[in-house]
Amino acid sequence: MSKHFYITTPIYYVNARPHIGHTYTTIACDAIARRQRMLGVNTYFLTGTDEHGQKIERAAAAAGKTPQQLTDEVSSQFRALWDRMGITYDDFIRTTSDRHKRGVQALWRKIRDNGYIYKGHYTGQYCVFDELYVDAAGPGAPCPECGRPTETVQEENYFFKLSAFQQKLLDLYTGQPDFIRPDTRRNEVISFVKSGLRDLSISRSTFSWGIPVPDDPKHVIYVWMDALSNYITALGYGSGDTKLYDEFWPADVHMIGKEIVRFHCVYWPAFLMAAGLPLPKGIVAHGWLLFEESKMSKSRGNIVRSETILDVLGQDALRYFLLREIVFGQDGSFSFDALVQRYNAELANGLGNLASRTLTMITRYFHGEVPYPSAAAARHSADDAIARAAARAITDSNTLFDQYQFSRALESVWGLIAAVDKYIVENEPWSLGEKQDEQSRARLATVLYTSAEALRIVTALAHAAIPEATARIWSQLGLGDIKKFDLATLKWGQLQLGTRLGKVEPVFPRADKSAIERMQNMEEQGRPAAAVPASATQAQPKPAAASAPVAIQTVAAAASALPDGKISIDDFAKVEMRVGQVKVAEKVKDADKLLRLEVDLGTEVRQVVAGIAEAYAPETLIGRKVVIVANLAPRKLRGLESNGMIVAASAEGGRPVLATFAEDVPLGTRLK
Ligand code: ME8
Repeated sequence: MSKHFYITTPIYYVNARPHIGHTYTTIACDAIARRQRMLGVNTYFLTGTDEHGQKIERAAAAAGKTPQQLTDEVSSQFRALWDRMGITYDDFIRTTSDRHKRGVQALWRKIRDNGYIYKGHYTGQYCVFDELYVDAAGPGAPCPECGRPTETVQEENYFFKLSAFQQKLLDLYTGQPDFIRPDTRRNEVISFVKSGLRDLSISRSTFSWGIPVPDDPKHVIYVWMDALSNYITALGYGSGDTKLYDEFWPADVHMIGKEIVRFHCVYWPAFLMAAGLPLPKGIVAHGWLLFEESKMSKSRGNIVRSETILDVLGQDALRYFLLREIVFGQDGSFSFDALVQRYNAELANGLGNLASRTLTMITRYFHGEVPYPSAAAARHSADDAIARAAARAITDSNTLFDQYQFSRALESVWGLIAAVDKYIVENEPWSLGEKQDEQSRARLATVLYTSAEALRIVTALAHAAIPEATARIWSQLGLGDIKKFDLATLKWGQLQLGTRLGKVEPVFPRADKSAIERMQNMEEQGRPAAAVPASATQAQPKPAAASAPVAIQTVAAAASALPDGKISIDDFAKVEMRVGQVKVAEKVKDADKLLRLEVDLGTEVRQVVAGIAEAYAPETLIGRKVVIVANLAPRKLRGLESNGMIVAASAEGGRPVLATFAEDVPLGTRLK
């Protein structure tokens, strides 16, 4: 094998257990790595955990553990999850391992010896949550990435001459346009770098959970310099054994989420340039997985665990959903409803059904042997149309996959499934199977051969995305081990006549309605307390001002505090306000101020008791659209249960005025 391919995930922080956001990146990389291997490319796939820094030190203290205990525990949770999911990583790097520490120190020395590290003394702001220096901001100013208050730090430390690389970086982005993908991220990075780069603090001395600076162990190396280096330390950089490094560096792809673009596209190439090392070929940033409209993250406590989905629907369901649902590069929402919907429609009814009916009919009508397509007499143009559709699916899905457009790549494969389904329905092999005449037998053979060959092609193309089910279908097709198949050779007509099918079994049993409820219950029961209090605002990552050299001494409050009187978006999101319509309104007996309302919320009618009788005659309210706080705990007023609250402006001493809408809004719509 002559071609090489090296792909990496971010190394995940160990301050909380994995969720499906991490799984998303890991699955995307796994799918790419599997595809490269299927194409015969010598592939190396790295993942791991990021275990140093102040954030981890604090998370450990909060959990009453030593940092090492916490990192051992959580790192093994990540690894166990990837193992359970059959993720085909070649190496799992931990930043607390000796090999990594040695490599990071070697990189530091190299950069220092090249003259890009100096000692300084500064004061500035730092966001512990993002482990990010925040320039030109006053004490307590919010972090531009996450909105949490920054902490003032003040100390002597080492600086990296980032300012020396501004032009070199800009040249890199223009000379190599696909260094950062997609373009939106590239443009953000370019404008950030153009706005000016200040030197970067790369050591801390007020805590010790990190890798000691060579020859000055009072300092530990800045956690992002430590973390980014994993991409080369895992290959043996700094160890004396550089076989893997020589073979695989530079990386083909660092796959990351969009919030860590700056670290990868500015700091990392600058460190490598300073060390005189080759740069990665590309950085690909995907969007966020949202849950209930906000970024799924451990700090918000709105995570969904992969294990829940694996337990109920299996790994292919999760992989397929994440790769198919989210337009790569953009944010996408996760919901159990959408997961089950896609599972049933596209896996159970789509691929699963195509496999089981094609293979079952071959078993029934041809004793389990792939039949001979008939001679010209029994050939129809529809057969050739399927062959052409398959050729198109091969080209399209290969191209789209190579552009990381997983969703569209899968869409093109599922387009072929839909075409074959239609073909089967129109050609009615089950009716042909009932007839014994030669013409019908010949036609049946063609229809089933065509269907089975299309199924083989679909299976090969989908394997990188859904490896488990496709491996089973492949062997049911009598083709043995799919891992041995060379994807580069895939074309129509390779299915050997007379191939003996394996045992035919369903691959995707339909999920019934209880699946959603079961998963929701599992999540409710297993929902962890947030590792860091849920205090982040929903600030989108945007280029922050260039990092200033700062010295470090923590003087501000905990990273999670919010400025006085403010609530987070998460707190606001707890209030569920919906549009309702008043169906019934009447006075409450012996209560001058109260009305009893029945309000239609689209999915249910609620009884609400409201103190608005002095402002509104009941009959004027019938049919009126109002805003209801729908998740208020029920309470009793004058013996009547009130399930929710009607929203009104209540001026001091004045009459309440109901909130309403100038335009028409469907019942049940949520206000946010
Ligand atoms: O940033 N949607 O680690 P981390 C999509 N240690 N992807 C998500 C996601 C979501 N809601 N949540 C997490 C770090 N991810 C550093 C990286 S690399 C040298 C150091 C994925 O545990 C996504 O890939 O916060 C994101 O970039 C990564 O997990 C962040 O993981």
